Amino acid sequence: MKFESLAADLQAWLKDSIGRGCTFEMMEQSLRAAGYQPGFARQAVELAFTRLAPQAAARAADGTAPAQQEEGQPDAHSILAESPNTIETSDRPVHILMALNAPRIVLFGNLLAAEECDALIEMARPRLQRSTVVNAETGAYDVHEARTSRGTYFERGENDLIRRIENRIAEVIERPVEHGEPIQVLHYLPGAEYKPHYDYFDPKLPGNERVLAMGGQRVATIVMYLNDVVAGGSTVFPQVGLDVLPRKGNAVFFAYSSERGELDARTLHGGSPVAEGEKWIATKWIRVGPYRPL
Ligand code: PD2
Ligand code: ZN
Repeated sequence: MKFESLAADLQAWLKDSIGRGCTFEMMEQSLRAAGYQPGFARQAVELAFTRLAPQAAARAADGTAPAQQEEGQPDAHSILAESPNTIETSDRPVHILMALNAPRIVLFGNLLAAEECDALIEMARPRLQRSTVVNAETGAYDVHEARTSRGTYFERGENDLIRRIENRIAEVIERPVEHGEPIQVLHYLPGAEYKPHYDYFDPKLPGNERVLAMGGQRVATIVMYLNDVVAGGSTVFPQVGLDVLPRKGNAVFFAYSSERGELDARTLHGGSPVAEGEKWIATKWIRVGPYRPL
């Protein structure tokens, strides 16, 4: 279903509610209270948030949105806008080692303990399969030469370790655990890479309709480094000339919206080929609304 196929008065109400800074949950609740079926209410709110710029939508989704934002002004409410030196989470201090404003890219130190990295790798190892990419024309998950890693994923809250890491990430980025996709663990051997790409979905392409229906647009990525790579394997941002080198326990976070609240093409990024050794990472993508697979 497309946003434009909703009744005109419903479209207007959804736009107005988002403009006033209503949260995803408030809007879903209001529609249900007004008699809409739960599934339809949720889908309508997702469609509305997906039509908006992800950053504005993300703010609205967790209730931190100001009612208005002046056009062209830097967004004071973006995720991790403040860059403290250290974020004290419930179980671990997480250090901010580098922060770039536009696009918003933050490098964390100490996000994961070495033992957590090792445990993720050992849990993933027997489950690895060739990674796929979403075909934006058909919606199918295709094997593609642009992405030559192997990987697997863990259900949200699948075990104590996954739950602990997900809770920590939620604290650091101040987004609900429910907005996160399952953690993926990826393994790159020498020569393996993920060519530059965007993690957000182009809403104009038909094949993306299904992935967008599972919690709306993605708003941010966290790439967690699980081992030290001998050579190569950096996460590159070619549009800003940034190269993040993998270091066990560190993680790079980036949000896809520009200062104007639009999808930011400067977040083009890739995993450069491993030259020597191997590379293990865990990724988490954050959605504008609660993620539920179809
Ligand atoms: O392996 C990486 O460093 C990397 C870089 C960019 C992984 C991803 N994107 C991804 O899985 O989306
Ligand atoms: Zn990516």
